[in-house]
Amino acid sequence: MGLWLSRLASLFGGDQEARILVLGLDNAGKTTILYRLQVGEVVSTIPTIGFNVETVNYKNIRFQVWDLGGQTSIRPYWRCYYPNTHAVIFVVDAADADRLPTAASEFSAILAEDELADAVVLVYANKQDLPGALDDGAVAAGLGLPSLKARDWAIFKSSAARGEGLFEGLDWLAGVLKAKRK
Ligand code: G3D
Ligand code: MG
Repeated sequence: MGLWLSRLASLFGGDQEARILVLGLDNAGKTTILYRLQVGEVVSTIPTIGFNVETVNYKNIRFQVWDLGGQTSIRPYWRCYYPNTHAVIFVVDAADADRLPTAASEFSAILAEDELADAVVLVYANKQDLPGALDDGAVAAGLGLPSLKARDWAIFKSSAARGEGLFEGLDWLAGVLKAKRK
């Protein structure tokens, strides 16, 4: 599991609940990543119409996952999940260049949410095992990451299918969250 989870947990002592949102288009690999992290039991719920949320808790850290894109009518409900969000993990299918612009517009919409203004952003350029997958630089450019202002962000290449690259990203995340607390 690496050091990341114990490092993360040690950051959020006491009563403070910390939320980490794992977001991206459908098929990006979010659910696969959630299981790969082996944090605990993943519980799937449908709190409102047509909107499935997967949750896994570890101590007082709550990971929540849902698919972006699709119906705009359900978006207002997403706001219930924004308070106390310390990080957004944005997952991109790097082998699906055709949908990168759609992922980019969803990404910028999420970053525009006031309640997520302080959230650290970790991006996975996922599915690196597939031929023709865009590398981290190309995915970063497609998402407009280099022009992000006043935001801690990083991008990591990953293959959730092979379990590669995930913990490197989370170790970075734990380090940044720790530095922010000082
Ligand atoms: P989502 O939760 O973002 O919608 P999933 O995505 O985790 O359900 O993954 C969608 C499909 O992509 C799944 O395939 C999953 O196995 C696959 N996938 C996830 N990550 C990777 C990866 O790194 N490499 C490859 N090659 N495939 C990946 P199925 O066929 O089960 O629908
Ligand atoms: Mg899923």
